[in-house]
Order: sequence, then structure tokens, then C-alpha cells
Amino acid sequence: MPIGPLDASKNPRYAGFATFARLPRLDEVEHADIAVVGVPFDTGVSYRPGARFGPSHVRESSRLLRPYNPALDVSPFASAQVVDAGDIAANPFHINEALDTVQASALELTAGGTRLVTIGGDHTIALPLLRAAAERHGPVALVHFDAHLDTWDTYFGAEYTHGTPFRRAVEEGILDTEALCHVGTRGPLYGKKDLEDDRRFGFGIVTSSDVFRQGVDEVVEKIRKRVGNRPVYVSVDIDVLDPAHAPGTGTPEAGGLTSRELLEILRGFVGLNLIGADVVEVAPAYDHAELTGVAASHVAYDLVSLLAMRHSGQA
Ligand SMILES: [Mn+2]
Repeated sequence: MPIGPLDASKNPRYAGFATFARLPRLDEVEHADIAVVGVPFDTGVSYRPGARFGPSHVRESSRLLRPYNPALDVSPFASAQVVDAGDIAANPFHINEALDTVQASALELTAGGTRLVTIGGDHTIALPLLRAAAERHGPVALVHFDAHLDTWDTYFGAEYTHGTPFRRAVEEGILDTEALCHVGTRGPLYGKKDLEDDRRFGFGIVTSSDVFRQGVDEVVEKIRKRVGNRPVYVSVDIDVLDPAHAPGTGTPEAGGLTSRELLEILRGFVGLNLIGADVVEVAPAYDHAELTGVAASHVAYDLVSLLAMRHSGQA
């Protein structure tokens, strides 16, 4: 039997250590099927800093998550051993070294078949996480929720930033270019070439406007068709949400998804061959009333639920 979260009838939810959803730590179990791990790193940001405080904020905002997920009809913490694996100690002064550390740690954590849901940290960390995923599964499909494309080339000549991870990933051959999709993009770009480059890399785009105009079901259908049964990695930049739903982030753009739309799309992924996921760019200094933290913790909870369903043969 998996060790579950602290019993809320005996330990008040606001008391005790803030592990994700009050789950046990990795060192308290013999084997983890699914681990939530933090990467407190924001050296790759181009605008507002602060996502290094994301993991602790999301954990603190996750205290109210309960053990049964009615939307997916699963008790994720009973269907799989889920743990909090703490934080990966990424060097804040050397981006390349930080990327290597994240990749090595992800490989170490997944050595026994453990699936990861990573809490960022800025979006730079998706690159080493995808490198680790590709080492395990070969080039992976990617569903990328974000206000931005994150396929730009360089900033100030720097190749590894939070605006460039997916261009690097395509260049490195770690993505399955038949099955790439951005969801929720919007806002001004530098020029049309941004979109042309992105298309050349193989990405399909479901814009924020498409989600509004076509609706969740049609969008889910499109994504599922593109991904098929390939191993798929889901990367969620919390700025995919409208600033009304997630003000606590580094590069906010108006006109984003509601947290309801995002959760509903994710719930449409039941049965996909999900192999890992991240939720990034939560920057608590700009948050209010835990809006962003709560949204991110619920997104992570649904991702954990999808992995738990997959693990236990419920999907
Ligand atoms: Mn991003």
C-alpha cells in the first residue's frame, strides 16, 4: 500500500512541513512511482526574476489538495506511490552547469522507472528535463502550454534562456518533430519570422484565441490526434493562464486561458502515453492571495493524477 499524504483529520492542513500535497518525502519510502521535484532556478529569465521561489510557493499552495480527484475519478496517491523529492540544487551563477545538474538529477530520479512532475523554476529547465526524457524514451512528443513560443534563438547572444529551450531541443534532436504543439500562445511577437521559424521546427499551434473560439473538446481532439500514442512530455508555463488567473509570473500577457480551461484540456489527456511533465514560471513575488500558487498546484495534481492512472492501468 502506498504511503499517502498526512491525514487531515489528525493534522491540520496548515500545519507541518510543506511537501507537495503533504505527501511523504522520497527518503521516507522504498520506491516512488511518481515524484514531484522542485528546481528553484531563474537565471534564464528575460524580464521579471523570482521563479526560483516557485517550488516552495507551489508546495505551500498545495496543502489543500485532497486525495480523491473526482474530475478524473482517481485517487492518485492510492493508485501509485507519489512522493515529494525535494529540490534539485541548480547553480544560480552558471546556466550550463545548472542544466547539467538538472539533467543528471532527473536521470537519477527516474532510474527505477519513477515518473517526474517538476516544479520550476524558469522555463530554461525544460531543456535538461527533455534531454533526460529522450535518454529514457527516445525523441518525445511535446505539448507545450505557454503564452509564448519559447523557440527564439538567443538573447544577448545567450543560447540557454527561458525563451529558447524548445529551439535548442529541436536542434538537439530530442523531440519528435511530427508531434509538437504549443497551446495558449498569444501576444505580440518580434516579427512574422518567429512564427515561420516555429513552423519550420515542426510545431503546430493552438492559440489562446483558438481555445476560446473552438472550445476545449475540439482542442483536445486536435492535440490527441497529433500526439497519438507516442511518449509525450507536457510542459506547462503558468503564464499560459491569463494574468487574472496567474499574476505571479515573469512575463505576463493579456488574453490567456482560465485555470478551468487549462485543467479541462489536461483532463482530456487520459490514455495518452504521458512520461513526464513540468509546471514552470511561478514567481511568487508578483502573486496575490496564492492565485498562481493554487492554480499551479492543481495543474500539478492533475498531471500526477494522469500519471497515476497510467501507472495503475486505469488509463
Ligand atoms: Mn515559457
